[in-house]
Amino acid sequence: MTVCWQLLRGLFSALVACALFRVVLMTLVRRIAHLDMDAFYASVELLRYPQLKGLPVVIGGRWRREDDVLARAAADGTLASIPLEDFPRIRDYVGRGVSTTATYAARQFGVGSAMGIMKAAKLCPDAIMLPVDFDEYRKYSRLFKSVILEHAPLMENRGVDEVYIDFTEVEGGQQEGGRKLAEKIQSAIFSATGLTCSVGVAPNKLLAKMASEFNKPNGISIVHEADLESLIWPLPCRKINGIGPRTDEKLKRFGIETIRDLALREQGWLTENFGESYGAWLYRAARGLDERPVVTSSEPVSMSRETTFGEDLHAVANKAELGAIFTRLCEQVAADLERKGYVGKTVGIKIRYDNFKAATRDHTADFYTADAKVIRQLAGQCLKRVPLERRIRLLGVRVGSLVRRDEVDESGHLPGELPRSRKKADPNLSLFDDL
Ligand code: DCP
Ligand code: MG
Repeated sequence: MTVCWQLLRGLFSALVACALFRVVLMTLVRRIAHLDMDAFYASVELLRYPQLKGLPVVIGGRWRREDDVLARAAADGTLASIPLEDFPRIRDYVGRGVSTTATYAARQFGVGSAMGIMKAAKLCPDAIMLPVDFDEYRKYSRLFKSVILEHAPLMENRGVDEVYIDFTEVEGGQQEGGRKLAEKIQSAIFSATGLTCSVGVAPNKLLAKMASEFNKPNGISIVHEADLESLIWPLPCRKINGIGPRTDEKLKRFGIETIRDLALREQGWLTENFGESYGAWLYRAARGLDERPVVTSSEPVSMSRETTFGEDLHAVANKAELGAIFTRLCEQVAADLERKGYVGKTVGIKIRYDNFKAATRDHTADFYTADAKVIRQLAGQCLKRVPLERRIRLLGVRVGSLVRRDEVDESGHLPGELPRSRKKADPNLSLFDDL
């Protein structure tokens, strides 16, 4: 009897605890952070060239002869001791190209992202200019994101240098509106990478994205629902992520400059002039309303397809069959990339021979692609580099170094990325022709 009574009591306490927990969860205020690295590419460069700290530095342009000085020094492993006068200056730059970013010291002269180098050179001729090194930026991107995940599990990737983080249920995520947790993450990132970032914490992504810009660099801004009129409404409409230059122009033609101006318009007027769904979105955005969840997605590193043959095939005797299978694998990987919205620049193959030994080869192009023909051509180049005397039991094709499709331009390059040599793949090249 006593045992039964005790069991009942235990069950009752568990139920009460559960209910209390739910109440606590329900009363938690939604806190979403947007974290954006400060002058990201430039700051990563400054890690290896600390002598440039505090100086105007612009990242971008084509690979030039002056960079060879840095490349030679790199070979000696003495980057930090390269004297300042050895660094190329923007005034000596000849050619086209754009600045991807600039240090805050350079920004004081008006130099910014996506600005023609010629214009930047006029604004700040003494600025030091460095070429882009995407591999290095991606390395630090992975690093700072992994630090965040140690503190908060719900993180959404928004590109190389920014993420959204759901603070709502994370320890410390509600303290001082999220400031405590933001500070903790900021300092953990700094310890791990030496890089600073800025964080905005707000009731949703839309406001958090704006907030992260309020105190750049190395700042934290907290926005509550009640701050809408004082902090958000005075801002120009363009600060809303989703209002591009063309919409902004149109809004201005109607005399709508600030978010407050936008908020004063009726929903009917907005949908009439901007379409049913965009108009409705504008109406809500001006009121700081946004329910989009923080979507966690683990970014794939590569995508591959492989097949084991019914019976082992030989590169010469079964040339046509192998060629067809190879093409199909490439088409399948291309379709996977297309469906998931990725492009890649490293194409690799895997072969398993009849003795179960395997061989892999890969090739990194200087552009990103998801095109089946291009993948097939690059994979074909890899195939030429493996021994093909033995019979083959398995063939695989892999595309790696993935980035999201919307991150690259039409020629398959990231913003500001300019290839040193742009060899176009020839999709008409016949595979197995050299066998
Ligand atoms: N970038 C680029 N081309 C652009 C804009 C940016 O290549 N038109 C690259 C360089 C930046 C990085 O993306 O370092 C991140 O972009 P941000 O807009 O976050 O700019 P920064 O991090 O450089 O500066 P901020 O401190 O303002 O965030
Ligand atoms: Mg940034």
